[in-house]
Amino acid sequence: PTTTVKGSQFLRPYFEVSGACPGCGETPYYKLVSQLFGRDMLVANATGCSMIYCSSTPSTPFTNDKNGEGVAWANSLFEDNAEYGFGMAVAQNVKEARILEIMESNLDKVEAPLKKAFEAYVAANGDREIQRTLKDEIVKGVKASKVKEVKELAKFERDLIGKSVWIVGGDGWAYDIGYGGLDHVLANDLDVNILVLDTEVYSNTGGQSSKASQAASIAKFAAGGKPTAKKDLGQIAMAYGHVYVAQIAMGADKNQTLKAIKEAESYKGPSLIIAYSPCVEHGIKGGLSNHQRTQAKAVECGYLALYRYDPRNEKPLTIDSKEPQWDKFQEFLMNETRFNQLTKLKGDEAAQKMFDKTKEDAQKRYKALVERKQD
Ligand SMILES: Cc1ncc(C[n+]2csc(CCOP(=O)(O)OP(=O)(O)O)c2C)c(N)n1
Repeated sequence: PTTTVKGSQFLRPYFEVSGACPGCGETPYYKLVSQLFGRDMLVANATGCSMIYCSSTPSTPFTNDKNGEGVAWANSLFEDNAEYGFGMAVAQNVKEARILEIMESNLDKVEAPLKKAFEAYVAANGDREIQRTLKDEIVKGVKASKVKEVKELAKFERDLIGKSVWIVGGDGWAYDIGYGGLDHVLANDLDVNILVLDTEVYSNTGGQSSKASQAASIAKFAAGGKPTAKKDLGQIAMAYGHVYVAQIAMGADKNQTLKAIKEAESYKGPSLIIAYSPCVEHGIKGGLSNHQRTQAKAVECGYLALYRYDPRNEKPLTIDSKEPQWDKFQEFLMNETRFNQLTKLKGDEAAQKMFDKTKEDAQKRYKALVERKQD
């Protein structure tokens, strides 16, 4: 069954070979989302690595299937990507409303088979799989119909199957530069899916520190190790109450990743997925071929927790990762040059103080999560 992790990998990826760094932590998430929703995806992609590996003209990792269906993708700017995707969703809603209006107001005028198809379409209530089975019949019926009021539907041929709107970008976009727009989209109730590929630095411009960077990590603009904690974007989004929020790390729990992506997409409101994505800038020992294993270690030691917050549930928050093994925290940090070089820079004692802070920050985040679960 394609609902399982193994089965999902028999689905066609609409995102194939990208030009990203070998072992990039971002691309496996993109590929997976494309396997689940690719032919219906409408993507607003922020500037950053994902934009570059998605659109290094004339090559593209995206592909169409034999019906010519595939991902519809565009990039506007670094600073307005959430708003850009929001606009796509607004436009889609307007078209959908017009389609339904035409169908409903002409039910009693059109030929009997077309009436049946219209009724089934309206009753589908946006279910894309049902819409897909009705599309050809409606297109043919509208062409053949004697009722001129339904002819307008012909121009919506490509909108008869609803779209899955995705707003994608890195942490520099989501936590920093595009944050105002992201917050605006979260504060509203449009059905959009936001995927944050969190590398904890601005990867594409060479590893500048962002608000997603952890304390003690060395990055550009934080050459002596970042002094402050990672911003907890998930908690900010959960505070709204109506936003679906998940934190995922594929290498730590593939089932949870799959579940979260599907739940986020099925939620009829704003969804935010924060996807932990190891990057070449982290300087992982042994290189990025270890990126999936590194994600598992990050979750095991409490560097990040896996969770899903689904407003549809009576108890919205589920913490999916096990109680952290905090004694493994330092070992995790020492496996990456962004942390372990601090000892050389600052000396053992000063570096240790900063590493302790990184751990305390993670413990605070975990405690806040447990408290929210108990609320
Ligand atoms: C307003 C603006 N400022 C700066 C840039 C330069 N810029 C392009 S990509 C990028 C970094 C993107 O980082 P992030 O959002 O974390 O995505 P990643 O590359 O890590 O996937 C920057 C600073 C820009 N394009 N626009």
